[in-house]
Amino acid sequence: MASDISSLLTEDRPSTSAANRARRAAEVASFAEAVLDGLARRPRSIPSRFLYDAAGSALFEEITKLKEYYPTRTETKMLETFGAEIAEHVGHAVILVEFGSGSSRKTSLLIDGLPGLDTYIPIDVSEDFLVEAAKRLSRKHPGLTVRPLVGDFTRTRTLIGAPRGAKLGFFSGSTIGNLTQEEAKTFLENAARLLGQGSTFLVGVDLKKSLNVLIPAYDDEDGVTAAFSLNLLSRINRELDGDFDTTTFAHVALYNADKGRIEIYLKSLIDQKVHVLGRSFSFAKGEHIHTENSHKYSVSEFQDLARSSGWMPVTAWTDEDDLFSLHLLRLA
Ligand code: SAH
Ligand code: AVI
Repeated sequence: MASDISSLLTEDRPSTSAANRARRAAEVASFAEAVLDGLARRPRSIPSRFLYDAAGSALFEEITKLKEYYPTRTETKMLETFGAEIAEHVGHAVILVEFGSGSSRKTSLLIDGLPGLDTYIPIDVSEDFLVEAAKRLSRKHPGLTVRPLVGDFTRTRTLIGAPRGAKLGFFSGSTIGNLTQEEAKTFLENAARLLGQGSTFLVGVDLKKSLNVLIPAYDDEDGVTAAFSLNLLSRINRELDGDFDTTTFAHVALYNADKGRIEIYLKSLIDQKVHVLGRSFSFAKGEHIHTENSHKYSVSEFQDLARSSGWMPVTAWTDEDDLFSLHLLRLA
């Protein structure tokens, strides 16, 4: 088949310039609603998907290269080491659907081992980054049809333009950990409906581990993770006429042992008043905004979650240092 990257698709319609404008306006409106609601409530919080505008995606790419941030290099090595075994289980797949595809760099390793693949559907909320990654991937795999889908993967209910055939889902990087356990269960149930009978799902999940390893991964020496978090405030300034002074907020990462997760906050360093879209918000010194969770699981905890969401665990691989796990799930 000839190389093919379709124009960007939304869930319910192909892209036209009017549809693109409408989609971008809807995204700004949903960001505005989340920020105004999130800053008004206590505790203050903004959903983590808004960390990923073009600048946020570029900063996440920098995070993946940090010495402290073990997940990306560990999962990459696992895909290389276990690729042949994974392919034995999922070799019948015709369509690969990736949730939160980001740079799609790890995906290439998976695609290399699956010659029967016909179509790749990367889903991501970060539009410009998604389009560039899809173009790069299409050039690398000229036989593959690439159909990027922009949107929130927790709300994706149809895969327009997908051909018939067995589907393999891929959710890498432990992005599932950015959902609460309740959200993760709902996500897995929806993914089961989206992918359908006979499908398989490969999910990368970060493991529980020593805080000496975990905390620096979310609070690195060079401050790249801090810049990634603070970009949320810069994004508010850019898109929502905000006046946050990012030098008066600090990135804080801590481990909540009861909930088995890293929690990330932006803490105000002074008493101050901030404006967003004409509304005013007061921060006392030390008051914070909760911007992200990153849940860590044991292998059996994640398998229990998968079972409770209708997926059957087939195999779980871990690396030699027990840092990260790859789960293969199947729908009966
Ligand atoms: N899978 C890649 C990227 C992980 S970063 C990797 O392992 O390196 C998380 C990615 O998920 C980002 O590209 C971000 O834009 C995307 N993302 C986060 N929340 C999302 C949501 N609710 N819907 C769609 N994409 C989302
Ligand atoms: C994308 N996600 C899995 C990352 C994580 O590890 O939770 C996001 C991240 N936030 C700060 N560092 C990395």
